[in-house]
Amino acid sequence: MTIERTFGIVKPDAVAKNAVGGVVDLVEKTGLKIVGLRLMRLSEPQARAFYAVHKERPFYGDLVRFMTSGPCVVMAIEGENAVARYREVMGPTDSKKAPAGTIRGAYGTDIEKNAVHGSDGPDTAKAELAFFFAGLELA
Ligand code: 3AN
Repeated sequence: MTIERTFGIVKPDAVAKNAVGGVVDLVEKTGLKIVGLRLMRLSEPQARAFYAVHKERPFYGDLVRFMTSGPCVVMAIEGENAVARYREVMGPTDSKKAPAGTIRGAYGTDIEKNAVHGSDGPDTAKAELAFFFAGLELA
């Protein structure tokens, strides 16, 4: 059994619609544990750096604007196969294609306002957790 950690963000659209509790509830119902949780507003440099892999994509500017438009909740999530299991409960990137029962199905609007972020692999998870939880003790 491999216990893994992953990183998630409740994005500004979901925080604005009071869905923080709903997102946490869906994560916890999968059996995963929240081991770090912090409300914050991303600065523009933080958002740019966080999404640097997308900097050549046409939606990069809009994505940075959206991610800095209001507070986010950043989460450290732990459990067996946490990366894959959290991605499963998030649903597909495009909320319009997300099944009921997934976070994006419940709280997302479209491909940009898609309620949550989740690391796409164990190495990304480590880097993203370090980016947002450096120096903070996780449970
Ligand atoms: P995911 O968050 O599902 O891993 P990525 O990593 O492909 O998806 O994309 C990162 C973020 O960029 C998405 N969460 C979404 O907000 C945004 N994004 C991706 N593709 C598009 C697109 N075609 N138009 C607008 N925003 C997009």
